[in-house]
Amino acid sequence: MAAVKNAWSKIRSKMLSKNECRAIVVGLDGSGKTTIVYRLKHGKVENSNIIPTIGFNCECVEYKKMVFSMWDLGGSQDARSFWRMYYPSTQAIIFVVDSSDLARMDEAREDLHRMMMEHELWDAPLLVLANKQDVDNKATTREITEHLQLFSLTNRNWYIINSSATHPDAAEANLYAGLDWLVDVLLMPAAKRQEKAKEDHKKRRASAAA
Ligand code: G3D
Ligand code: MG
Repeated sequence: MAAVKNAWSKIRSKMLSKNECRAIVVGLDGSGKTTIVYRLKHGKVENSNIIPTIGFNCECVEYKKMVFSMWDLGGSQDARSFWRMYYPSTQAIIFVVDSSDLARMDEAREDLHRMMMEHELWDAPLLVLANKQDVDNKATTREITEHLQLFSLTNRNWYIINSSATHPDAAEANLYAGLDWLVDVLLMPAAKRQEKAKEDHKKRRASAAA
């Protein structure tokens, strides 16, 4: 009995010392969402584990002081009309782009901006992963920033970073740097977050003009 009590108190204190975040992982089909969530959960990825997502996958990913429930949503055109069912209580958005698929960048932008107008997501920080950076003829993060018109998101906390989710080297896959940003923002008080969104916007404008 004492052992059970001990184990329970350890689990409880672990849960209480962590913050929880419900995040949706969205983007067009084939951009790498399931691969990214799988890799964050299991550390490495084998292609045979990844099959096209029907409906959704949900994985719990612990990182730093945060326990993310990551809702990896199907990205086919039909599945995208169901994304809004997952918006209530969503605290963060991870938007994945296939950096080598320039032909579908307009489609990705339209979906992103449609989502940005949803009032349920008004305060959710947006992490854009410019994935498949290992592929030839990929767009850079700067080009994707322009294609997706991220500069127009003046009141939102957003950040874009490149990733190569299937890269065997975890550092090259570069998935945790994006989560670092997300955790930092999520742990800020609401007023500070808004201040940061405005400051970041000013800095980006200044560096684009330079
Ligand atoms: P989705 O969940 O967004 O639909 P998936 O995308 O995770 O199912 O990935 C679609 C395909 O892209 C998979 O290949 C996967 O291995 C590949 N992929 C994901 N991320 C990367 C990346 O960073 N670089 C490269 N080169 N490929 C990536 P298959 O062959 O199974 O279709
Ligand atoms: Mg998928």
